[in-house]
Amino acid sequence: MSAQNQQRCFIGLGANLSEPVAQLKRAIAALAELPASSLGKVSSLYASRPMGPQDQPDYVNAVAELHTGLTPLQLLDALQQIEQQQGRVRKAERWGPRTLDLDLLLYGNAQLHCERLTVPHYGLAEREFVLYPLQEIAADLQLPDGRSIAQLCLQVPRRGLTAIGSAHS
Ligand code: ROI
Repeated sequence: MSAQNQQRCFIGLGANLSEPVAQLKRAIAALAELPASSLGKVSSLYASRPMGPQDQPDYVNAVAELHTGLTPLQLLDALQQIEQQQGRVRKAERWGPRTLDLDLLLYGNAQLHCERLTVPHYGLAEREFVLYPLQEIAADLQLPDGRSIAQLCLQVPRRGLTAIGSAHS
């Protein structure tokens, strides 16, 4: 795949079960191996308080940049495959704890809505554990609707979000 067909994408990573830091590092290694793709910048790992039900452990979150020639649905399939390889079981409980969650946040400037996929990710603009890691690796980013990441971060409190280390060490 030639470079001009590649899209700049951002993937949100989250885990709060079964050694979350190791889960995220393993997932980042798997992203680096995806076909027709190259891994770009990866944010720090962040500890974050659970959004949704509070009777679950804190999360570890990060965001990774990926340049890819995969289509959005091919990329979604690949992300779900990584989740499954790392023991993700989809439970009936909404917003419950998880070993690994990989969300396609942005796919170039695309705005997509189909049964399996909404891009930009529906929670992006409200989630501090997505916005601040995104700002760390793409400070000048604008969403397809023109809002800047800097502006969104000003509107969303950190809720205790804390960088806890590098994804590479
Ligand atoms: N809360 C935090 N802090 N981080 C997540 O990645 C996360 N993922 C989820 C829900 C349950 C909404 N809460 C989260 O899916």
